[in-house]
Amino acid sequence: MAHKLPDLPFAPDSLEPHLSAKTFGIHHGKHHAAYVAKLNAALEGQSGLAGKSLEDLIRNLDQVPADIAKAVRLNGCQHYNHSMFWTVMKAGGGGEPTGELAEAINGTFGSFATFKEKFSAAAATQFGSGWAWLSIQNGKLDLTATSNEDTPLAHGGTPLLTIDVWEHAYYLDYQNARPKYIETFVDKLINWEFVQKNLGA
Ligand code: MN3
Repeated sequence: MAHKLPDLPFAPDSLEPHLSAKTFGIHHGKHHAAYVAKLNAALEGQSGLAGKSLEDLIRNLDQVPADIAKAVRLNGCQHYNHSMFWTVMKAGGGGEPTGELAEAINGTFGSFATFKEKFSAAAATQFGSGWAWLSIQNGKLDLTATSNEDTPLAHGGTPLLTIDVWEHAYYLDYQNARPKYIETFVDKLINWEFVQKNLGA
């Protein structure tokens, strides 16, 4: 059973002017599609891994045969990270979470403002390519940034929210102004209802 590129959960031009249809055409249509194709190529003929879900594969990377482990890790994690990234954005997003998620954020970080400041700083200061995350680790909310393809899912975590800070995510729309891209993502794009759903998953 081959892994599939998920459709974007919104029209490619619907997040303009914050992120352009051109960015999604390349980011989703070329970069993400290539990760999926390379993951499937690496798994070809690996009958023991064929039935595993993407999440299972990433949680158990130590069980992947050594000769394909690197390709599975790089492309599998990138497939997972991007699949989550599309779902945590929507047109007219941003604002603040409510309910259980708001309580958890306030309990862990003191306030939404402090969470926002720390999440944005983690994303802005990740050197080079990578991701910033809100996830659950050992039963608690955890803020972290990872390099390249790395994901909390590979380290026992349950990701709730992520932002892609690879240059391909923002360069066409923001050039080198990564902090402006992060600010826009947090203030205008985060789909908190979806993040709340991940908390219950
Ligand atoms: Mn990307």
